[in-house]
Amino acid sequence: MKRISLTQYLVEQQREHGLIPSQLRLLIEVVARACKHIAIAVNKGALGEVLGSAGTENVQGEVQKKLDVISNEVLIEANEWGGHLAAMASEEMDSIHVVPNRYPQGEYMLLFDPLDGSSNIDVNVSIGTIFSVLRKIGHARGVSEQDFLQPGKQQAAAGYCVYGPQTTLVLTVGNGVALFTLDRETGSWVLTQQDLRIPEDTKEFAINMSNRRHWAAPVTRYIDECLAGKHGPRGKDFNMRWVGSMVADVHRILSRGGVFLYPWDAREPGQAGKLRLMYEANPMAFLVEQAGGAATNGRERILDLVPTRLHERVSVVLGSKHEVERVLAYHREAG
Ligand code: P6P
Repeated sequence: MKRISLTQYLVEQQREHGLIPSQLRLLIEVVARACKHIAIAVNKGALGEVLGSAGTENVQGEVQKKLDVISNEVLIEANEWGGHLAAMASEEMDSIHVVPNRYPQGEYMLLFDPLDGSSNIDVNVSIGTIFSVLRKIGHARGVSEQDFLQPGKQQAAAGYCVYGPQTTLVLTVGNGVALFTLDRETGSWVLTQQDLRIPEDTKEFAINMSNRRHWAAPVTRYIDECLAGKHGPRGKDFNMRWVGSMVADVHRILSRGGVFLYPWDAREPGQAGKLRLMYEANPMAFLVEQAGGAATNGRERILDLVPTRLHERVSVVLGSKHEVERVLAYHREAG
């Protein structure tokens, strides 16, 4: 495959498919550049005085790592001056960040988890940035939290960056999924794979097994059948992976298939799940569907869910289509 830059890819996607108007191209390039800065900070580790806790809590009540705060600031500062955005929302901020009046407002809204998998930062395990792009509804200046509450099927673009053995950017604008690898010698994002496809079948599942006693029956049934292996109802052995960074687990699934589950569990019965709909589940669901996979909350398609709160949580079952459909069927059978 011809190795082209992110910019050339975006220009060609616009020329051939009209999917990337100039403001969206600028947005994607600015986010990609911000991810490079985050990668540099992450890669410094202890040498950069960026490990450990920031001593603050985010809206989720979670202790923020220094790199959570740094990554959030990098994305805010990179995106507010360009005129492509009306506002931003982040896992690390209670309310939306409206583009200041000193800058022109654009027609897009950016949502992100600036550094997903923070618990892995201090132990040098892959982490990442997840982002979702929505179109601003209406053209009057001014934007509210309500404007963000759009179902995931209305996303204009979605992607993530993995800070791992390679630094990779995975992106969709609704015409398949493309993968870019950071060339550290030139500082460029280089197209290294496109039209990623998730196999419809798999022998690999990803779930935090320590929560088994808290799951609902359909999830326990599905996982126990996988564990029963070739002599059980599935007639084949399964492998398990759980990185504890959604970005890393989803990247593996986009690369070789698999099914990822973070289901509702009885530890917090009032919460639909642990993961956040707007800036974790929705962007990942868009990418997974664009790669031929499926993404549900166990009962409904994630991209159809109508959000009611900016930081609402959701159950997530995504990946190889036939496995996701089986989990759906088990939930339906349970009624
Ligand atoms: P647990 C990271 O904190 C995260 O939000 C996802 O990236 C990851 O998949 C999940 O939580 C891990 O949760 O309960 O296994 O630590």
